[in-house]
Amino acid sequence: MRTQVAIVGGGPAGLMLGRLLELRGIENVILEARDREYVQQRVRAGVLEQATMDLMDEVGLGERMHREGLVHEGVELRFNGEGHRIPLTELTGRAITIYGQQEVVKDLIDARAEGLHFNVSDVRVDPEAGVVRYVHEDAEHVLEADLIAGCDGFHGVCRPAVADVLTVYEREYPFGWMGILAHAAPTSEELIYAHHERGFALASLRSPEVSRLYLQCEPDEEPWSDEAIWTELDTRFGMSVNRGEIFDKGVTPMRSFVVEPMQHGRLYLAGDAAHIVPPTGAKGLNTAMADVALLANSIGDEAKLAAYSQTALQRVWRVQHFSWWMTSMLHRFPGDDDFQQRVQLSQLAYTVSSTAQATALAENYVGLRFTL
Ligand code: RFL
Ligand code: PHB
Repeated sequence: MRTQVAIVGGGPAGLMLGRLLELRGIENVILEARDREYVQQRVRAGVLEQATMDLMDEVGLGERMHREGLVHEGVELRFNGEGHRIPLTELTGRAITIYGQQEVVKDLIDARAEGLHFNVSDVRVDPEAGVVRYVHEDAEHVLEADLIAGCDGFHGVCRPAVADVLTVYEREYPFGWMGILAHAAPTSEELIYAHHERGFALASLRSPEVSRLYLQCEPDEEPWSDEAIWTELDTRFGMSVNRGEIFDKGVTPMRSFVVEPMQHGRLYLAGDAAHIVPPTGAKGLNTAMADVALLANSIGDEAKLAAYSQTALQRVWRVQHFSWWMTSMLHRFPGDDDFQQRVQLSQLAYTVSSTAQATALAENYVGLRFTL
């Protein structure tokens, strides 16, 4: 079998790339390891930058996002028991939208008529020849392509296939996030990022009826009991949080990770396959979208395609810095002493009181424009 672009991975990056290429008349096949149900139910990101929303509109899939998504014009930083609003839109002219990653994924899957294969296994890529071998419905397949897009996430097979030529830049954090989804009205209309001496907490939401809440925890911690989670949330936010039935619970480790270059031979890496950020800046999904928007616009333009890695990495490192900065400012690190706490609190106080510093946060949080 032959196609122009073989896309490995049907997460947000692979699906959006497939959609963009389809609209440009570029033939492509998407290979996804898991089944459709699993991919659509996987709970992850919730914050879409303006540029991601614009991309959904551009590919004709913004209708449900505009109908069901919640536009937010500010976020709150909470420390020393007090909340301080960062007015994102006033400072930048832009906003964010709360719309679950799995909703984006559903919209993209629904729009795809053919050339999307779930449940593929034993995927092997040959970056030099542009060949992808895989098993689907008990048969071995060989897919030849002009170009392979490695959109298979952090644990995929594409990055390891070019490991020899990559330089890895990495930082693991000595903590994780315990996340819950609960049938509870959000305590706050806007997101709250809370600094507390016992650790970070985040109040987010998915809808007016569903809260999404996170607590800093040990990286390998077993999820706590519901009661323990609610009590700790109350403590860290310094107020009583609306409670309800918890219907999803999980612990995510936190890391910063980048490989350079993001391309070798015919293989182009995009999204989590090439880089990971701690979720504190809400950047993972949005950066994946920025990569594939750039890649889709580069295919067919030799000079742009040759510059893909270099161009993408400029944005990737800006996002890395922002995510690391937010993480460092808001979390409790093991061994932190009172000096460290006071430095963090000073940084937070400066961020909410200086228009320059608040704007720096806001501009990065709503996201830079995509380079196309
Ligand atoms: P994904 O979503 O991991 O998708 C990769 C897909 O590839 C498939 N796959 C393979 N397919 C074929 N062959 C193989 N050998 C394969 N190996 C793997 C997988 O099944 C999967 O379907 O990567 P992608 O597309 O690059 O998207 C990246 C985003 O998912 C990720 O960056 C975000 O979820 C990160 N993230 C957040 N990002 C934001 O922008 N805003 C947020 O608010 C936000 N919050 C979060 C987050 C991630 C979190 N977790 C759980 C890591 C909150 C959390 C808790
Ligand atoms: C979420 O709603 O899942 C969410 C929001 C903001 C973040 C991370 C995750 O920084």
